Amino acid sequence: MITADHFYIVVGLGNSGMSIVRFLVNRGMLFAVADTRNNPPGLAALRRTHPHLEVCCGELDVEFLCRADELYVSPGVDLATYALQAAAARGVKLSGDIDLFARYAKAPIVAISGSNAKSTVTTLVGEMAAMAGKRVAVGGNIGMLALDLLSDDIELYVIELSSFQLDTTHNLSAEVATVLNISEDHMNRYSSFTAYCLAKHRIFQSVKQLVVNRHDALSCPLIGENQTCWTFGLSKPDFKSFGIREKNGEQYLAFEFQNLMLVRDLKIRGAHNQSNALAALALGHAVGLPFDAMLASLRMFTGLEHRCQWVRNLNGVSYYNDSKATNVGATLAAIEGLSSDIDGKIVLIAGGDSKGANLKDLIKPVATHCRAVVLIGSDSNLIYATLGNAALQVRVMSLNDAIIHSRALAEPGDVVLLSPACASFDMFKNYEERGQLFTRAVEALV
Ligand code: UMA
Ligand code: ADP
Repeated sequence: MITADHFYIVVGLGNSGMSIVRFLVNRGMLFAVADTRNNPPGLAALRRTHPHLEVCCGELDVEFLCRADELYVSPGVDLATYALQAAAARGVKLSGDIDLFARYAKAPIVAISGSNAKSTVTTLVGEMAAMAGKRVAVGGNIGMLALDLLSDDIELYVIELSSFQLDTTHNLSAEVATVLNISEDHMNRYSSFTAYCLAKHRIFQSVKQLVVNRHDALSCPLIGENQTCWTFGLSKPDFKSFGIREKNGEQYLAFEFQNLMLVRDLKIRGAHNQSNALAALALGHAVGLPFDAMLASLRMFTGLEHRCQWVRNLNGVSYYNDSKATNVGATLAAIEGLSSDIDGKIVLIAGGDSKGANLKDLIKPVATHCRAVVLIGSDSNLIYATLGNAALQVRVMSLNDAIIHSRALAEPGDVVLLSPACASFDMFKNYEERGQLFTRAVEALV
């Protein structure tokens, strides 16, 4: 617990930092604030609301940080930063908002991480719990900040967690936790892929039940004797597992030996979304949600904006906005998921900031399923060089140009897919802005 005789420093004045400030103020704790930027966006507002608060901006100062018993570090600040490491070496504890949340949450926590599908599965589990009549709070890396969710009234927390948040979490003690899948992401922040995987696995600290992806060995930690493990995957399920079973030529989402619902009754498309539905069922089942409520939510769920979202059909060509595909794994899922549903080929719009990822995994699916690739953004030359002759490639300067070229390249029956495999920050405010601009421009095509 936090105590009044300790001194805390909040590092970072973004959304997470501000939620910690509110939390500490409400509890009358002693703290100061630091941010690596000279003039962070939230500073003026903070000075207005808390004129006496000590704030240290610019390069982090070791002596300043060492005055604290504990630092609450924001996810956007790299823990490898020299001053943070120096403070840690001198005995200052490094934590974050999720650690603080876990210390104060009184209801069971469903904790969800993974390289992809976190938001989809978190939203689904939240909707399943609400449908089952639970007082549920949903947030974390999406939507509301974890600390803002804390309330004595809540019966269940469903929390999406990024690897950055897990880096500063020491004892989550979730009722059930999952790493849905692991593929390379954020390689500009981690020293190796192993380091990234280990960060994800911090979600299993003192967990009671686990949900593991049968088709992704990296999603599975060492499991203790007293922990219950449920699995999900597209193969036929067995005991304690969720999967897909065929009967009379129809495919069903199934639990153990019981068929639950027809796969074709799902509104979300693609094999990756079947996997997401099964993961949500497994997490919900682990916390005792009844199947009827969970299946009713699944039947209604149409998916989230910017995730393989159908925009329109023009002259026989369908346009999809998958702007949330900010890593290679997500783009692979989109290419494979959509290509199994269409007669034609895919014209892929990709590019942006690849965050140091290995792009080679794109070569084969692009060669098999793509008519052409239209590249935008700071890493377009890198992707161009990596893909080589896998497909026809065009480099353009703007998203609008990419849409115009894609339209010209696509043939009836094809799909134009914005699935960048990259972060958006080199050209846009965020992936939402990139997706909105794409959708608007596509809707305006005549
Ligand atoms: N920054 C500095 N110096 C500081 C503090 C922040 O330069 O001292 C910069 C960061 O490098 C970053 C930006 O400011 O570019 C925001 O960083 P932050 O830590 O203040 O971010 P928050 O506003 O608190 O938002 C964070 C998550 N952002 C990051 O992890 C970068 C949000 O996820 C998350 O929704 C929010 O906490 C609430 O939990 C965003 C994200 O991109 C959507 N997440 C990544 C992902 O999903 O892949 C991890
Ligand atoms: P996250 O919160 O982990 O980024 P989202 O649900 O927002 O996850 O989806 C991010 C991207 O990953 C989208 O492009 C989406 O189409 C893709 N995606 C969704 N489910 C999967 C999956 N099971 N495997 C790979 N990619 C997926």
